[in-house]
Amino acid sequence: MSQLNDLAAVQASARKAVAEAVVTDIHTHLFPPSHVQMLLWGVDELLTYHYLVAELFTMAPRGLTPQKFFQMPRRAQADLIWDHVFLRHGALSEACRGVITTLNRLGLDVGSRDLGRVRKWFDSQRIEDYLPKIMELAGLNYVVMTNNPFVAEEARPWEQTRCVPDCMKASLRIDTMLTDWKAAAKAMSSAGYKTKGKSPKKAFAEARRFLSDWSVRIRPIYMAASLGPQFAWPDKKNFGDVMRKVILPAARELNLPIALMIGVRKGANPALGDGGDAAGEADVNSVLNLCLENPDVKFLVTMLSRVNQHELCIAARKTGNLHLFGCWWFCNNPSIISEMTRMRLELLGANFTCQHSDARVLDQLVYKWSHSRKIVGDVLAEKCGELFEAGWRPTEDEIRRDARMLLGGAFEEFLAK
Ligand code: HDL
Ligand code: ZN
Repeated sequence: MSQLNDLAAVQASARKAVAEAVVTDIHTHLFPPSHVQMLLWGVDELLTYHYLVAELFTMAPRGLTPQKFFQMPRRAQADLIWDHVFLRHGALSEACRGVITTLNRLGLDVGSRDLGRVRKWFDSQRIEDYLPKIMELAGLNYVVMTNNPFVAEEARPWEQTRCVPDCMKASLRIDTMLTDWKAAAKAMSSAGYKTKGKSPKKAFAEARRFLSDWSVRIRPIYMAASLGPQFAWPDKKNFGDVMRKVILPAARELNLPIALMIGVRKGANPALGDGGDAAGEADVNSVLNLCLENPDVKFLVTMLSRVNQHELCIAARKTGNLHLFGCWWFCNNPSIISEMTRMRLELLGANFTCQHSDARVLDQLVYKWSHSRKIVGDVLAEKCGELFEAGWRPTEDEIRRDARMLLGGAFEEFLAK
């Protein structure tokens, strides 16, 4: 492929490469159709996304309490959010714009604001056809799920069948082991593992066996945990013991990376349920300490506080076993995605995963990737343009290669190295 010799052509090529790249979505909360009730999709699930529930309670009349809201049927909840957040106030938040983008990209007349008609269309969809339709519309080859063996409702279907479409890969969610060992030991014990005896050594060995058995059952591509702003390493307390004697040895034995999502203040307002979590600045040095102390283990890391992002990019330059991913949760907004992607390109080149969707509702894949592709495409065009002006002459293939790196290629290289 010949070199591009024109600034506008380079920039257009970068935008096109990102717009057309196949994306690997490395962190979602989606489930296979076999987990019937747990695979969420459709307009009422889109409207009752916990981001929008939280926004409702920033503007709802005081008489509408979260308690009353959560006792309502899903459709009534969706009606309230549509009325208060979309119709009575400007639907200007990213979560609002996302619903509108998705409905529009599905070819529905969202401008008419006829929720009844939109619902009728969804009622006529079949998940068997809808799942591949959404994957194609979002341009994804596969998504990584969040599979938590400590949530009975999630674990049960895995113990029965394992019919998972190729476009869905598993991850093994282990927060409970790290943040509530007692609850984890109890859950493993009721599953037949001797984790409640006297000897911690025996309990930790059984916990490693539990992880190994689940690794065989769901074939995860990484283990994952979200941690609070207080995460510290080295750590002398319980957390340190479980990390040193269960998680790290299991990562080596099973050859699984550890994904850490750091900085969530769980249950800041418990009344809001999943929407009640907040963010806090965490300690990046602890991330680097953990990676440098365990060079034979791979770490995938994203942090929730915008304040942590620059230092985290610097940490990722110091070691080859730390891979940054995503603009997580409250960072998943155009202004911050743009800032983080620019910063990461400037400090890491294309060696990071620029985004994940964190989708909880299948249809969200459409807007989360449509919005992010636009922003990442603009930033990559800017950076390729600056490189061109410095005298470099990239080919279209090279630009396509770099776009794919940002959207899953670097992740797969990291897994393979
Ligand atoms: O812990 C996590 O995986 C977070 O992504 C939470 O699920 C959070 O509620 C979320 O959905 N963020 O987008
Ligand atoms: Zn998540």
